[in-house]
Amino acid sequence: MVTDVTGLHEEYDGDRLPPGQRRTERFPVLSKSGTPDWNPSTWEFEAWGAVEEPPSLSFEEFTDLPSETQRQDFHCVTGWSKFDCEFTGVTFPTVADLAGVEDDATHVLFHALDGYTTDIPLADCMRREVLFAYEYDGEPLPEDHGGPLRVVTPHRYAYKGAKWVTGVEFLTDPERGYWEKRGYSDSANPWNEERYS
Ligand SMILES: Nc1nc2c(c(=O)[nH]1)N[C@H]1C(S)=C(S)[C@@H](COP(=O)(O)O)O[C@H]1N2
Ligand SMILES: [Mo]
Repeated sequence: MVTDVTGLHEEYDGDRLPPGQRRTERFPVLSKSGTPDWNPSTWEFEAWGAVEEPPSLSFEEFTDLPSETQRQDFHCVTGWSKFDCEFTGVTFPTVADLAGVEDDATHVLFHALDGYTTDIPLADCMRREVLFAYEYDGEPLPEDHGGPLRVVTPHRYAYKGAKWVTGVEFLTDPERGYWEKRGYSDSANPWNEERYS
């Protein structure tokens, strides 16, 4: 079963194609420094910081968590949008439940194998559409698109979705990630064209 979440623009009183975006049928690759290697026997997914039960999961254990498939749109801050991407993975709230998020957590910093980081307020993560995805269109997520595991954030520009994600840090104060430190918006709402800070 595929859950269609391509209507979430209505929540932002915007059109399906956010302002200043153009549609592409391609799925371009954007990476700050190429595709990192990963080793299936040592790969671990971890959550830490303001949590009660910091989990540490192998890739197999991660893919044993309850999962869902969603049809989502993907908006890159450089101006392209790709409609109808099918991602399969674990929702952010499922991971948050597993870790037991403490009451004072307010922000999340995602960590990735290439050293990339990105921050999102906790409230903006606690939605079903924020998915830790390991399949794309029914196939294992291609490595250049973040395989084995990436985050997707269809309600935010795509730099909020860390490819090659291995860690989620729950913070009690905001901290800026890789692109946020370099001038991109903290909030990144495509329907308000929040591109730069
Ligand atoms: N780990 C990591 N995640 C990342 C990036 C990166 O360089 N490293 N680039 C971001 C940017 S700027 C975008 S637009 C999307 C691109 O995803 P794609 O290559 O699958 O299109 O990934 C985001 N996540
Ligand atoms: Mo981007």
